[in-house]
Amino acid sequence: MEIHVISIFPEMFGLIAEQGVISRAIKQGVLSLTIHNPRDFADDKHSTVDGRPYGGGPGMVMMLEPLLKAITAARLACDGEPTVIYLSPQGEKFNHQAAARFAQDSLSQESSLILLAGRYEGVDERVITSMVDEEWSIGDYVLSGGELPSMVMIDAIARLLPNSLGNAESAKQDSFVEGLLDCPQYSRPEQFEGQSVPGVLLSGDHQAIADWRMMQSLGRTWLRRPDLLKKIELTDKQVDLLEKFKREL
Ligand code: 9WO
Repeated sequence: MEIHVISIFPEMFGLIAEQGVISRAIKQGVLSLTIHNPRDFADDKHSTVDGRPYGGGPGMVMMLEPLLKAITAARLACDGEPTVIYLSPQGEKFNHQAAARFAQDSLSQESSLILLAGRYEGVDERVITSMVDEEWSIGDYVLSGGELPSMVMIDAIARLLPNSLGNAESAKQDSFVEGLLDCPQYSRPEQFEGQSVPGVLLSGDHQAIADWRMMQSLGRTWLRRPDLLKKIELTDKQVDLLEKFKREL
């Protein structure tokens, strides 16, 4: 998968490109990450990329020309036809399912993404109408730029690409894969401040452990995110496990 980012703060991406799953995916060749700086495409001696908003008001807007040139450069660098994405609070809400779809699409076809990370008070609207295919939001808050949301998307997608995980199994067991929250996890020591590890996890009974974990996932989702439970169809077994959780509460 090929990801290009348009950002006037390219150094911000050094951190993720050199650590963890993203760095591993890049080294394994399943992911490439290229940053294009609109400042390199500005045509005045100050490399201006921002302009005062028409109509007045506080702050600045990212100028049309350097952005269009940077996006065009990214497009030309792409193998296939890229999808251009603008990160903004006005976009569609990004979630695990969306990440899985981007990862999946990149396997079935040579697909590339161009992520546009805005700054200031936003980008000239004509950049969005003429160059952007999709607008995505990672949540209902305003940040100082689209770089962190870009990295959130890249991280969520990269860990779903084949071979990019330290443990290939863990992506399948992720929270959200089945539309449920994660179950509680424990490691050493067995006792901590009077709290002990649930006995079933020490039993060696794999079926009992799987059932307990499923019951905890269902119970937590029911308690904390009932909206998620409404979106999925539970098996008869899952209905029984959730009933058991409620009885034991
Ligand atoms: C800043 C601002 C200041 C005064 C009045 C209005 C204002 N709007 C904004 C603003 O929305 N700035 C954005 C900052 C411009 C585009 C990039 N920025 C951004 C992206 N902030 N938050 C996101 C974002 C992206 C995806 N998901 C969640 C948040």
